[in-house]
Amino acid sequence: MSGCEVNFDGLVGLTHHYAGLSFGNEASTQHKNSVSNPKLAAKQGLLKMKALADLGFMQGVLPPHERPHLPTLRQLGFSGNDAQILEQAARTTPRLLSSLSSASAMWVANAATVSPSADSADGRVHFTVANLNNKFHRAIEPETTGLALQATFADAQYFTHHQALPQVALFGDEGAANHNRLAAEHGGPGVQVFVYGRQGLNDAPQPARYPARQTLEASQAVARLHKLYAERTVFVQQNPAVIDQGVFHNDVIAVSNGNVLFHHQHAFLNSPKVMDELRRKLAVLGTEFIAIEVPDNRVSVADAVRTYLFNSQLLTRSNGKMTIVVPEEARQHRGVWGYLNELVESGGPINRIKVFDLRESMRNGGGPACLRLRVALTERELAAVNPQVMMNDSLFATLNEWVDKHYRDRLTLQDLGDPQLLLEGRSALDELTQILALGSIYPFQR
Ligand code: SUG
Repeated sequence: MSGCEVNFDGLVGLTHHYAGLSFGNEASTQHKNSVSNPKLAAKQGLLKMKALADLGFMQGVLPPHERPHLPTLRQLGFSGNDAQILEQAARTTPRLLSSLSSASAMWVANAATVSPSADSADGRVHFTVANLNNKFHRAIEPETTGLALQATFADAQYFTHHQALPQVALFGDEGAANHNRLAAEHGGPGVQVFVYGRQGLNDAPQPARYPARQTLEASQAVARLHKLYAERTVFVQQNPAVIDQGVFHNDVIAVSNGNVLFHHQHAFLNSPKVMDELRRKLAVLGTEFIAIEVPDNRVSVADAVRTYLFNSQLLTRSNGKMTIVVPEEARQHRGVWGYLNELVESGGPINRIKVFDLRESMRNGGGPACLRLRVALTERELAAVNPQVMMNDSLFATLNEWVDKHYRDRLTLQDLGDPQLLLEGRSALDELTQILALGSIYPFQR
């Protein structure tokens, strides 16, 4: 069975703002305190989902989270009713309130690591929710993410859900953003590639300036939980030098699809050895490995970080050829756009470019690939997915109306203490759980 891939995109939340929370993510730092437009951000994301669905790619939606996160404010000692808590937090520690208001759950490439059934010894699709331990504003995501994934992939006959790894630095886990899969077909056996930035238990090179978020120990734990075959699993260290240049996740410097790995020359430590291992392990499956390596003299690491060339989506069309989905920033850059045009004219597997304006998300370091979680499924597994979350004309219209009704078009740090914003969020999310048939996944609903 050839199977299919569904891309699940995160819907941008009502409190999307620029807080400069992610040290090591240069876009986040640069745009700290800019005025955001949550309505536009949500609509830019919806347009991408709809356009890709219209092109024949299967597309689903994952919901935003409840923010500000009142349970954490209470855990941290704020007391009284919700409005009093917000007032105290806004007055005494606005930066903390901002962390607990981040709409960062939109970047669902960090929601979980997903392994398709063809790779798991028990024949099930496995999900491990990412603990996102390196950043406080993201470490509060796992609970709701887990509930959203369970509401989307509910059938225990096909889907196994694992809770996030222990919430400590040793097991820092960033989910699918540090994971790739190479396979001849989405539904067939493949090789899973875990990319880590540091080791917690052994000496290994480390970045000097910025943090490495993903550990080898976390990647190994996920591979064990997912019952992967050792001969079809590869652990690769990300080049610490590129982390220090702003490559905070591997999906900022490499992306795979099918048997293709599109990556920058400096993406990995010991790259020739890595390519060799991938080629050998795929050969055992009878699959040819295609490495498309972009040399530094064509696109520098700095330009890759600036334009998100590699934070692209590679999508296989029905004729077997691939479309590369890039952000507008890649078109605006002469060198990168020139490279892309040469790439699609080269006679290789990637022969079409699709550009999206994702500026609102990009300014926080989230490109096309950050916004999506890939799930490879067989026909039967696909039939077991919650059908209400699949993008089509009617869901697109409903979600656009929903955004128009509930979202603000301007948000700053000062707005986060407004109790009205909390209420707007709750009534929007309550309605959303009905639109997407998710049940009660939010703290305020329980
Ligand atoms: O974790 N930005 C996110 C961007 C995540 C991108 N995801 C992938 N590469 N897969 C992060 O750094 C910035 C929030 C702020 O500063 O307001 C933020 O969280």
